[in-house]
Amino acid sequence: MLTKINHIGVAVASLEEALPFYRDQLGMTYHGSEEVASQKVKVAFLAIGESKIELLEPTSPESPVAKFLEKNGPGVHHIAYSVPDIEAAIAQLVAGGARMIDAVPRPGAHGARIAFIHPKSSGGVLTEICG
Ligand code: CMX
Repeated sequence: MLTKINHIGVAVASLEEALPFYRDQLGMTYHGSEEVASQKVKVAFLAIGESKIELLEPTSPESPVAKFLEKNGPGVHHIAYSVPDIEAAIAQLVAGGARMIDAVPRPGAHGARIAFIHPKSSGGVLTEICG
């Protein structure tokens, strides 16, 4: 069902403060930032080889990332996997008993279509699939 890890999401309080560590100290390639209004976050993508890190800054106190930061502080927030057919992947997950946060795909960063699996049904790891 999965083809590769698409990205790892990291919650930060401020993109501006977090970026220098990843871009300048770790030497990752910065691919720009964008706001994902539907998720109430601003995201920055950084690449290392084929792999990507997505830094997430909340844009509102109601953002799921704001709640995460309040509870846990900054850190790894989710793992996202690429799937060739997101509707088929959701159907397969639901049939297997997974609790989907998104039963239908919604728009994510970079024009991707995404869906989240609830961390309570994925061993405590918030899991995203990207079509
Ligand atoms: N990883 C692991 N567990 C998480 C979590 C995360 N990122 N976020 C929340 N949880 C856990 C909480 O710790 C809590 O556990 P307990 O019940 O044991 O205390 C439980 O999930 C419920 O959390 P909550 O703080 O009460 O928050 P909500 O129920 O309001 O929301 C969730 C939780 C996962 C449904 C919500 O955060 C969500 O819909 N997330 C998916 C969307 C998202 O994160 N978008 C931002 C990314 C944008 C992008 O990549 O484009």
